[in-house]
Amino acid sequence: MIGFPRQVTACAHANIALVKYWGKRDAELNLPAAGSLSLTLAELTTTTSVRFVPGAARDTLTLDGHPAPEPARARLASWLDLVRDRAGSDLHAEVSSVNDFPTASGLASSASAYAAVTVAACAAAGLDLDQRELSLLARRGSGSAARSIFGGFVIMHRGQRDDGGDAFAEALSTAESWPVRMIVAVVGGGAPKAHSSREAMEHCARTSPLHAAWLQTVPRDLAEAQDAVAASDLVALGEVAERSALTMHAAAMASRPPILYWRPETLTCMQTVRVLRAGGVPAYFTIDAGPHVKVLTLDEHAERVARTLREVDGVTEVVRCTPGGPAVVVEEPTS
Ligand code: 2P0
Repeated sequence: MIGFPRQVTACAHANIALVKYWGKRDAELNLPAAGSLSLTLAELTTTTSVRFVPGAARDTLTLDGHPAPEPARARLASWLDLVRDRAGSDLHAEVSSVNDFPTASGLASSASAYAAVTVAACAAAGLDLDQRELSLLARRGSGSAARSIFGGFVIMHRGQRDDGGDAFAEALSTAESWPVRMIVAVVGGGAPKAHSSREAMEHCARTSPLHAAWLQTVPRDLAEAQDAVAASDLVALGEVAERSALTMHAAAMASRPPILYWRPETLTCMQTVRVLRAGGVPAYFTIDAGPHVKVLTLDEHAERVARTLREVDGVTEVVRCTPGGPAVVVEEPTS
């Protein structure tokens, strides 16, 4: 029971999928149609504060210091109902969230956002949930957020149950003993995208003749990616990551009307990575629902990869990322 107002702040990191999530088996419960596998990144962080306020007429959401657009506020309010149900309370919340990277531009902001608000809201509501329960709850906000509850390499399970009780994420490896790096090349200044990933993946599932074929590729890619993580095999993991991204984008491009995230600079970055590789640098690209290119490599090659991507015309920012930790409370509740 929520007895008094107390603010809790939590932070969570974005994650980049190496085996992509692109399609749902249940939209209401936000159940993925296939599993996925990701790496959480320390340098892309969302920090979120939550306070349940007696007498407040409705939930409020501030994003980077400004009132959020109504659709984002309403989506959060529906999700907060799940927390209220669990806590046995009807108090509305004040939520304030800050990203240290461009929001809604294909840099996975909904993942870190819903992971951070899950940890903060549960603590503010006095709920003591384990990481699996937090992941299940974060998934209801955003599928990729279930993965950002954990650090390092993370697997998201498709699950079989209709109620979604087995559709949660799990940590595979903290990546501490394997110096993997992800170099993020921001293309076109990180402008917000025209359509949310949610709308795009639903449109793709409904209209693309390649969507069913895409889903069939995922189990094998997941198994190979898990083996590659267990063996610290960057070549094997990178090859899976590239083909998963390209197959997902092929399905999206075949939608009617088509969804095409790439810009000319996106292709130049992909080609640059292939040239680096031909020159002996282990580097593999992945691309999400946006034009940006993320490159998996090892620490000893990270500077060279980052420098080469910075030289690509139209690349506006390059961020060198290391594996990040789980979503955590950063300020203890005060009464
Ligand atoms: C991923 N993406 O695996 C894939 C690859 C985008 C491209 O997860 O509807 O914002 O909130 O569950 O999590 C983006 O999808 O979708 C995403 P919802 P979400 O990272």
